[in-house]
Amino acid sequence: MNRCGQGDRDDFRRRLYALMVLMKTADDRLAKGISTGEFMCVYWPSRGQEAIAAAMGVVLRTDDQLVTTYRGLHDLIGKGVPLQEIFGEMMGRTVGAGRGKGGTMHIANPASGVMLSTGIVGAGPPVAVGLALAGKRKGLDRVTVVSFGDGAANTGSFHEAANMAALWDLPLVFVCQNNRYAEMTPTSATMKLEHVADRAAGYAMPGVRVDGNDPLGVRSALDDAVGRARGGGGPAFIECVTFRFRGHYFGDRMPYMPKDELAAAMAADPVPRFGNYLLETGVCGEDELRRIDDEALQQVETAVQAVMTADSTSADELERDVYATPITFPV
Ligand SMILES: Cc1ncc(C[n+]2csc(CCOP(=O)(O)OP(=O)(O)O)c2C)c(N)n1
Ligand SMILES: [Mg+2]
Repeated sequence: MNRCGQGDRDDFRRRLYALMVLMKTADDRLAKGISTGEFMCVYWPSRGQEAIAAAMGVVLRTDDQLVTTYRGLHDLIGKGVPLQEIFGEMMGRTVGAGRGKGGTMHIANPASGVMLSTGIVGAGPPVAVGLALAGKRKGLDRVTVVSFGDGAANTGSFHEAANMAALWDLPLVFVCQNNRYAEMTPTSATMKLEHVADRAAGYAMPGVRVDGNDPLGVRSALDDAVGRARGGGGPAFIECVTFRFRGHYFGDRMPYMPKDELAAAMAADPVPRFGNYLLETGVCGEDELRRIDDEALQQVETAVQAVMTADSTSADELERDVYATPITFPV
């Protein structure tokens, strides 16, 4: 590292990019596997939203906690959940994060700080309030981040959670991934406000809106919010404006989305965009970018191999890890 710290700076930029590539490669492999019939699973694709999850990945500590949604592939990878546990859970195998009992919508991995993925829109924020309250009461300096969509920001549970987090000065960061659609409905048809971040003012917490396809911009906003929360300054709200490339669920052909809107978003794909930036600024050469691609492919294939050769979850698993104190039937 040189004296101005450029080595460190370049290193975290490489880490950001490597995470984004790993996320894209994992998504591409799922898309290929599901469409060819090789994989039997459901998937709500995160493709296009890599920059946000990668920034969370470099800013958060392992003991910081994350609550995410069904569209959580990238968030889980960023937070360090092993790929094998993610794919294994999606495909109902014993190597999955929940031994294949939860499926795609319900992936948790407390060792990496992922406490909940939920398929119930708006259910994450209140749970995150509880986690942040617990951390504060125990005197821990961990921060909880809740990642959710623009649609979820319209639910009552989000507003109740925002109110309580602000009232109790909780170490909680709300990360709204505004991909401009909730299922098949554009955000403009469900929200009078143009900027979701403006809602933060209603709860007296800072709210910022950033380009969610720029990992450096998201990272800087997260650094501020997480640092503030860790220091006892209370919650904050970050709106990351992004786009969803593959539809609500895998297989959704998106007839409701104007073709030019999708084409413009895909032309600004955050992954090659950041790769080009690294090349132009001399952080990485072509060889290094290729090496990052190759490593990601290898990691993904190793995980796929492990999952495809693992056992499917059997009926004996039904009660395992479900109750803290196992119940003997009949009760
Ligand atoms: C309480 C509840 N209502 C409705 C649904 C059906 N539903 C699933 S995803 C979704 C849209 C959510 O949009 P957004 O919060 O923007 O997240 P995104 O899918 O875009 O990531 C809806 C309405 C649900 N899962 N839960
Ligand atoms: Mg959305």
